[in-house]
Amino acid sequence: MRIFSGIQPTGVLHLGNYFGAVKQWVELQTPENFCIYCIVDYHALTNEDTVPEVLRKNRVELALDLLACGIDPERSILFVQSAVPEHTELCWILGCVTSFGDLTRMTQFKQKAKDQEFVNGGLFYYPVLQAADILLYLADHVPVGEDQLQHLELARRIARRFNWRFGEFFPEPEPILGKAPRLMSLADPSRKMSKSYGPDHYIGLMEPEEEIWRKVRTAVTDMGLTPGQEMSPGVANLFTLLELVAPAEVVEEFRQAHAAGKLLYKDLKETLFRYLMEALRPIRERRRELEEKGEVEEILAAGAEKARRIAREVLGEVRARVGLD
Ligand code: AQP
Repeated sequence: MRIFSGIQPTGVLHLGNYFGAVKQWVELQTPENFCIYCIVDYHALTNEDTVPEVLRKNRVELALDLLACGIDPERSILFVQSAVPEHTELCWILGCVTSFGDLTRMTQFKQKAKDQEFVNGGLFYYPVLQAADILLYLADHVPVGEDQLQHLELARRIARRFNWRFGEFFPEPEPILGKAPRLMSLADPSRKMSKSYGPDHYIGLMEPEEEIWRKVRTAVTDMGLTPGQEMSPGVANLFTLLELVAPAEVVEEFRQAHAAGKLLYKDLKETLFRYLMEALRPIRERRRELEEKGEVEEILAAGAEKARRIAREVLGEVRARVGLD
């Protein structure tokens, strides 16, 4: 498989990002796959409160997080999107084969636009740039969380329309969903875990341990426990998390206790916290080591050079096909 995926440098890496996408990125780094992972800073500019110094810092912080999670520059290309300006040129060309109607139907755009006073054009064009990111590397598979499925469907439509007008060229990229394609907020389990809703709605991988415990301890559950009671969304979300970090027999024990109406949520939360910290500990330690080494800028520069070589070649072919060269 030829894999591409991206993530915005908009702050900390949270459990939704990790279990929804980044864990798959790491696992997909096998000799059979060609993996390209991108820190999408052009996308981050669509965020109205992006501050220049913070954006610069966030790119490096995110790169450190990704390396700590297990992205291996020997096996993958890791780079920052704006170091390869071909992304924006392809974005423009693809915009000219994108349906305006399709763009108006993007739910992420509608949701984000609804909450903002000033809606920038970049937010509307966000999915076209995302399609360009993927197609610039002729990627056929994209590991993402569920919230990105609609954008990926659009990327396929864009590829199809380009191929129909200018001859078969782009693959139609397929999503790869992980075990937790939609992790929910612990504070409000009706919403996805996300930074946009504020710090109580996500758990950062590198957050202080006390803060993670506070968020787990105060997670929304439900009032009562009667045998056979259906799981409320908050409890189901805690079980999803437990399944991701604890051995199967531990999860099974808690499931049985829940079914029998005997589960104490305090026990569930304490156990979840313990296994979660166990899972995060090696990542947190590696993060500290990487910070001390200080090689991240070099890794990103080398990644950008490799990415750009591919990007130039693909864009050259696109320019020729559409009549620009
Ligand atoms: N809650 C989630 N469950 C599963 N997957 C998720 N992803 C994000 N949230 C969840 C996946 O993470 C990857 C990177 O997404 P992004 O670039 O949108 O990252 P972000 O800006 O850090 O995400 P946030 O915090 O959720 O921000 P907003 O509120 O802007 O959407 C993607 O593959 C995504 O599916």
